Amino acid sequence: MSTGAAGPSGLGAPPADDPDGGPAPRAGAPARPAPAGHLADLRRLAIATLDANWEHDHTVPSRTLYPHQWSWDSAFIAIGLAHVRPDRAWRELRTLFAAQWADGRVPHIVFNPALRVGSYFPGPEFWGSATAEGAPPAATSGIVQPPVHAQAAWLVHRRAPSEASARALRWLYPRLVAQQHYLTGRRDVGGAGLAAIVHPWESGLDNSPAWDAPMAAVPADAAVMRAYRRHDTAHADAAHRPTDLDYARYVAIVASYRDRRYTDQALAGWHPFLVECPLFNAALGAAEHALARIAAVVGADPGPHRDRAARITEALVRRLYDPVTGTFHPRDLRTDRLVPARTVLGLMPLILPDLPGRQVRAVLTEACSVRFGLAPRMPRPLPTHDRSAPDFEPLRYWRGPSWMNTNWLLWRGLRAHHRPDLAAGLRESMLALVATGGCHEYFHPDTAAGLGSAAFSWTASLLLDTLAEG
Ligand code: 2M8
Repeated sequence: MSTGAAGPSGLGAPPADDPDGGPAPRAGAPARPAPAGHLADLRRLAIATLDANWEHDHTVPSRTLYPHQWSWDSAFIAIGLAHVRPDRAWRELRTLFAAQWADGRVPHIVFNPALRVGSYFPGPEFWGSATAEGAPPAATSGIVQPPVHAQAAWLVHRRAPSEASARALRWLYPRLVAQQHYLTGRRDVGGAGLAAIVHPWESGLDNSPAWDAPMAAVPADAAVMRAYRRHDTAHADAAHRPTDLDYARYVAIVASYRDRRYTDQALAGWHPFLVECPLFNAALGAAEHALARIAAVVGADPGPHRDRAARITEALVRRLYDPVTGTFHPRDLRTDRLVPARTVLGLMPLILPDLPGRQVRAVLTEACSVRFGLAPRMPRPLPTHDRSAPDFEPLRYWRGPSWMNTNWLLWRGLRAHHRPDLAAGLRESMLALVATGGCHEYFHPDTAAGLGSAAFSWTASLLLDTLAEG
């Protein structure tokens, strides 16, 4: 079945990539709760999207734009699959972790060998993982993505605990621990207990304005891209994607890392991009909280996980919180300065249950400001960048559009910090977003017109979770 570009029947979804499609909300008009019949339609659309993207042992984010397996996508996908196809949820995580490297890194892409050369750029031939020490037999990338997998595994288990799910947790637990060891060990470039990311792709928010300053220091020329054929712009509007100059730098950073066979030794001495990201490190801390729960199920000691969680939260607050702006910012390790951009990344530490009250209040103030628009009754979910910033771009990927995963993380954070009023408003706006735009990859932050891939897996899976946990 094709889910195509259309949204659920009768919900008036605009055509794919039409930035002017869909009804614009009146300024400040709250999202209205969708009628029950529409919610059932939405659920069917989400299941059909996930089924159509299932590929023998994993789910592709999108058949067109991202035809392989992606790391944090699989975690988000498993969370939704747990509601409808729990066996597949575990399969998704097992397939990903079967491609874990000997050093514990979980690659951000696991390539499907059955696909033709050129079905994605940069493909397996560019990454050359086979020549790196400790890489698995499967061709993979050599970088990682935010470690949201322990939280996903815990949520999948919690949805339907059984002997089978406990067995799955027993298999995953040492692998999740190895992933944490890799990130807090080899990737602790700053020496303060946080993980550094070595590529904007590791953040998951590829072209966020948060990376503009550190990226400006990466030597590259847009002409580099003449040597390669971009795959993404054949399937999505180039104005909604990163630029050629961004891509030239993405490729230069991968080449730097690949040419040293993805070693993390003395990274500070040679690698051009090294940043401590608030979302990535909040996920790292949340993973320790999830591991503490998983440890209790598999017969391990939860204590060390709780201790590590507390240390990560403390380091995150100390290194990435700016009392002047009242929000979190990435730290560029090449300059040892906080990046000034105020993006949605700065709100993500709210997912930490042990975030101190002062930072909780500050993040809520930032989220509820005109920059992001969180409110108990709100027309649309949060954008990915400060609406009032001069470089806010409502159509371009992670530079403004609304995405389901960042809103879902915030929604969970609001519930963890006992703000049911704000969580309910955000939830209604997320449901209205997909009811208007369909299971698109991202959305115009005002009109909810669908952008990017028209049948995107994590939009579908997180919608299922949002629907179920109302
Ligand atoms: C996007 O990133 C890939 C590179 O990893 C790309 O642009 O080709 C991001 O949205 C990332 O967060 C996501 O995991 C990936 C697959 O959905 O696509």
